[in-house]
Amino acid sequence: TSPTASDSGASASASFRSTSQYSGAGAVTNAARVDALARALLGAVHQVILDHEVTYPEFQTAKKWLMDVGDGGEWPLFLDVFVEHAVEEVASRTQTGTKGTILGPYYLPEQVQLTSPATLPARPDEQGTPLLFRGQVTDTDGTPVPHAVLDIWQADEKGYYSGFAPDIPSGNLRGVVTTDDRGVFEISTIQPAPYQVPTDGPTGALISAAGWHPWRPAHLHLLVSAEGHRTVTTQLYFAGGEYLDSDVAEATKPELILDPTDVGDGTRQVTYDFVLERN
Ligand code: MBD
Ligand code: FE
Repeated sequence: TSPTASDSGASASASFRSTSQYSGAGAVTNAARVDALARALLGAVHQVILDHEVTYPEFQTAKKWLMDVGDGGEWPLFLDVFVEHAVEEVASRTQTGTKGTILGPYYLPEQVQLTSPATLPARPDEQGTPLLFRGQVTDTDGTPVPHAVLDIWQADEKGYYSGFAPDIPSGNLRGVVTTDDRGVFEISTIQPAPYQVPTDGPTGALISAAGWHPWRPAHLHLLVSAEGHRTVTTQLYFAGGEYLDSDVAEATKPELILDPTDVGDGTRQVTYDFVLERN
């Protein structure tokens, strides 16, 4: 069964409601800040209407579409695809070390805890090219960070995420991997496929009405953390993969591209080192 927009959209909404505690939702309490942001946002909307001479039918169409996004539970999907990259750009202005990128709507906390060398949970018949992903976590001086933690999640070979698609066991291709006492890790998984925004929901309807494409390049998601260090939220992509230069979520960066090599037995292997800022 293919996941529909209502599977993935509605479950991303439910997931956000239960995990937003992890990401600081509810932190905006300053009236002057709310005033400044709300005024600027509404002003930008008014300006688009005036510049493009938006008509009543267009306004009512937009109103219906906005209602559909909420009813379909697609706000987390829509906002993470089309807006989060700008918020991340602001956050990254003050971060050194490994480049960050967007979190996206499909993170789930509290996954299985593993110790390197680790194999991500997978179905007995999991499809996809085996991928051996290794590296080391250091700080910005090059000092190894012992027992750093890689919280990793990814799509399967069809581009679907466990927890947001039917018929995938919960926790599949997700894990929280602790590195060794020198920050070294080795993780066995499979190569993910590109991700397609569901085409049967309001986000997909906008994409198709505008003549855009609904794809993200294949990627691994990571939260890399260690005590005393600033957590890096990032994604790693694959050299030569489709949509690297046209990610619908505008979340690729040249520093975040893996180039795995074939080791002969059908397994691909790659090394990527992470650099954390001390806090
Ligand atoms: C994804 O898999 C993703 O990573 C983002 C950012 C948005 C939608 C789906
Ligand atoms: Fe993703």
